[in-house]
Parts: sequence; structure tokens; C-alpha cells
Amino acid sequence: MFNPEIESLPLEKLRRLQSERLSQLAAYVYDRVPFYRGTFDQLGLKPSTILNISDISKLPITYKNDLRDHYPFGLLAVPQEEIRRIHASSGTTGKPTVVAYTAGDLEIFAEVNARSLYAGGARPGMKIHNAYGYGLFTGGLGIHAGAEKLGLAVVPVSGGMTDRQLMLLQDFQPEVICCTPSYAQTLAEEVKKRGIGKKALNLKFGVLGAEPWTETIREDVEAGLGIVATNIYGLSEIIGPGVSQEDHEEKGSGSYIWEDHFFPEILDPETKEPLPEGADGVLVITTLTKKGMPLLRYWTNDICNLSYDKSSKRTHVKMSSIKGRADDMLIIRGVNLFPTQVEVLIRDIPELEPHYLLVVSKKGALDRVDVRVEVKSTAMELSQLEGLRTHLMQKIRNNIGLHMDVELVPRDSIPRSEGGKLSRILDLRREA
Ligand code: DLL
Repeated sequence: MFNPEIESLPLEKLRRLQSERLSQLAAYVYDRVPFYRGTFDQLGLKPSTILNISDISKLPITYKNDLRDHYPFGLLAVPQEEIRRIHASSGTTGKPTVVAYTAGDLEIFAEVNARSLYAGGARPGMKIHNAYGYGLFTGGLGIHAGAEKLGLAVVPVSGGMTDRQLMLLQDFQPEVICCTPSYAQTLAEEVKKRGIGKKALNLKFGVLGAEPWTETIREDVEAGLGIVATNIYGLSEIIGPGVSQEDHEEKGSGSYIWEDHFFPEILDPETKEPLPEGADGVLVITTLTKKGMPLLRYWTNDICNLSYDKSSKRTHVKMSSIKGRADDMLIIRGVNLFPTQVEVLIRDIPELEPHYLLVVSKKGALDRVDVRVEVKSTAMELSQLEGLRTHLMQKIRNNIGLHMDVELVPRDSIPRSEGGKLSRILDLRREA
């Protein structure tokens, strides 16, 4: 273990530590974050009554919308000058969800990723090929800090440019690779297609996450790259990668949530009441130690279950793989995408109707999304229609960072709501 004392802390002591931290956190956010002071007051809740971790269910739930309503810095608990890093991920509107870290928060970010990489098989002295995106996305820099803390040499290659990735994998001979599972599949396919062969690589471990994946993908990438592949989970709002991680010797039994920092609950998606061990529901996480932008009971929208496995190496709880999401967020090549993000771009173009579909399909190993949208009038020159199409494609690329093909269709050809929920997503992946 990277931090054996904490990772195998007896449960009783872990609960005591969590209780102390939760009680301090309640007072901290009440004093420093007007939004939380308001919700406490509304509920008639005094922070001094939060004494034990079991009091957590008294606290208000925080939703992604609350972050949006306080965009960009309204939920900070420290003065702006104490912030050392800002990250962002996709929000439900055109505006991103912003998160901010103090120097102490960045320490925690490195610590939980060092623990995660160790659990995934990485050891000091190894080299790590980090193909998560560097930038506003938390993946690249989060894994980077963890790897340095653990004592690895980081190759900060970031995402994309597969030719260069394949060259570096052969020339530098890293033992560990980090990227999304879908990108690992692409690399595995290319290794085969180009006759490189996994013997030309020195890879042993893959720490993969940022999007849902299956045992079939695991088998593919393990065979194709010659690795043991484990799951890393996280979300920007909580910290980024390193909220939980699977152990390479306990594959398939769930991912340890680093509970001394992130306290998990599973709630019923409808009633929002806590569900027992093993039951599927929405994962809700409280950041017990973050100072810059701590969150109480953050509703992740990710569906999974928790299990306390007494025979496992660590005392921390394990979460199952993510079984789905309780909202309509898509994850395409690790990029989070809400249909509404495309909708705001369509609404900016007067010649288009606000009726559209996102068509999700598979191209090789990668998922792709294309847009089908209605034009107000097809009585236009062909060149004008083509101009409209490329205009929307460019807007999507510039604002969302994904390449999507746009298909223009006549008015009234896209299904309208018949009273119930209208899905903007046409998912062809299962039929493929
Ligand atoms: O994806 C952080 C991350 C980076 C995790 C690198 C792992 C590796 P966001 O961009 O905020 O943060 O997206 C968070 O992605 O709520 C899940 O729906 C999904 N997600 C992340 N990891 C997994 C995983 C990063 N291992 C959202 N399995 C989350 C399934 C995942 N879904």
C-alpha cells in the first residue's frame, strides 16, 4: 500500500476520524460559504449538532445545478488568493462546472492518486505513460501529481496523436499506462494492426477510467497491450481522478473509495433516502478534507453500490463499477457531454430549428456522436446548406472539443415529445 496506516485503518478508528472531520466541515462551510449557511438556516440545522458521521443524512444534498448557479467562484470557502489551481468539466449548459483547489487540496489530490496508482500495480522507479488529457480536465494533472508523489517517471504525453503515442510506448518502455479504456482499446487495435506486437512494449499495468467500461473491454485491452487493467474513478467536483481505485490483485471486486477524504453514501434516486449495502442507487459523496471548494453530499448521478468486503486488503469500502447515470450525460472519449450543450449552439443559428438528435454510434473501438438537426427551410442553395452544416460543426468543435458530423434534415422530421420525457439521444451502439 502507498499509505498502509490509513488504507488499513481499523474501521472503528476510520469512523472516528470521519466523524471528527465531518463535524469540523459542517462548521467550516457554515462560516465560510453563504450558500451552505443559507441551506442550513432553511433546514433549521445548527452545525454544532453534526457530531458523528451518522449525522451526515441531516446535511443538505448538493447538486450540479448548485455549482452552475454559483458559477464560477461562488462556492469557494477561501479567499481567491488561497486558490492555486482551477479545473473545469462540462456543465448542463454552455458554461463549465468549475472547481478550485488550495495548496492543501492539491496535496490531497496527489496523495489519493499515489494510493490509486500503487493499488493499480505501479511501483516507485517505474515509468508511466500518462495519456489522460492535460488542461482543464482533471485527468492529466491529477494522475501526474500522484505518479510523481509515488516516485515514478512521468511521460506527460496527454491524449491524441496515436502515432506518437505508439512510438513513445516502444522507445521509452514504460511499465504503466493511464488513459480512458476506449483509448486503450484504440492503442491495442493499432498495436495489432501495425504488427508492433505487445512484445515490443514493456507495459504491465493500465489504470483506466473517466468513462464506463465493461469486462469485455478489460479482456481486450489486457490481451492487446499485455497489461493488468484496473479501474480508476473520480469526478472533478469531488477532486478528479483518484476518488476510488481497484486493486490489481483483487480485480472485479470493486474499487476502494479513499474514505478518509471522500465519504460515500448510496441514495435512492427518487426518495433520496439512504440504501443498504449492496443496493444500487446514486453515489453521493462528501469531501471531508478539501478546503477550497468543499462539497456536502454531492449528488454524482452515477449509479453503483457499495460493499464492505472483510477479506480484502484494505478497510476502506469498495464501490461497484458504474452501472449507468441518473441523467442524460454522455461520455465520449472521456469528454462529458450533455445534449443541452449542443442545443445552446443550435439555438444560436437562426436558420436551424431547436429540434435535434444526438446519434451515438461506434466507430472501431471508439464511440462517436453525430448531430441530426432540422433546418427551418430547405428552399436554399446547396452551398448555403453546406455552409450551415460546417458552421455548426465548427461551433461544436470550438465549444465542446469534439468532432461531430452534422446532418441537416427537413422540418418536422425529428420526433417530438408525446407528453413524456423526450430523449435527445439515439443510441445505436447496442445494435452494432
Ligand atoms: O472523468 C475524472 C477522471 C479522470 C476519472 C481520469 C478517472 C480517470 P469528470 O470529467 O468530472 O472527471 O467526469 C466525471 O465521469 O461522474 C462518471 O460519470 C464518469 N466516470 C469517471 N470515472 C469513471 C469510471 C473525470 N471509472 C464523470 N467508470 C463521473 C465509469 C466514470 N464512469
